[in-house]
Amino acid sequence: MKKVLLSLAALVAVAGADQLVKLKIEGMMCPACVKNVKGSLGDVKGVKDADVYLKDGRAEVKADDSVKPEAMCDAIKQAGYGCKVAK
Ligand SMILES: [Cu+2]
Repeated sequence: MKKVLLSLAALVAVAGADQLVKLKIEGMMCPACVKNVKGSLGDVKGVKDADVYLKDGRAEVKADDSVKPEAMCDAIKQAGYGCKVAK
C-alpha cells in the first residue's frame, strides 16, 4: 500500500509540470476579441493561465505539460480566429 501511494505522488509531480506555449493569433480587432480568445483558451482542459496581446496578435499560455499546443489553436479557431503555434 505504501508503494502505491509513493508512485501516485510521483505521478502527480510529473503531471504538475507546466509548459509555456506561444501562439500567433490572427483576426483579433478589439478587446472583446481578446476576451473571446482568453475564454476559449481557458476552456481547454489543463490550461492554467493565458496572456493575450491584441496589438502583437499573440498569446502566451501557461498549461499543464500534457496539453497539446494544437488543442489550444483548435479552440481559438473554433472561436473564429486564426492560430498558429509559434516556435
Ligand atoms: Cu473584437
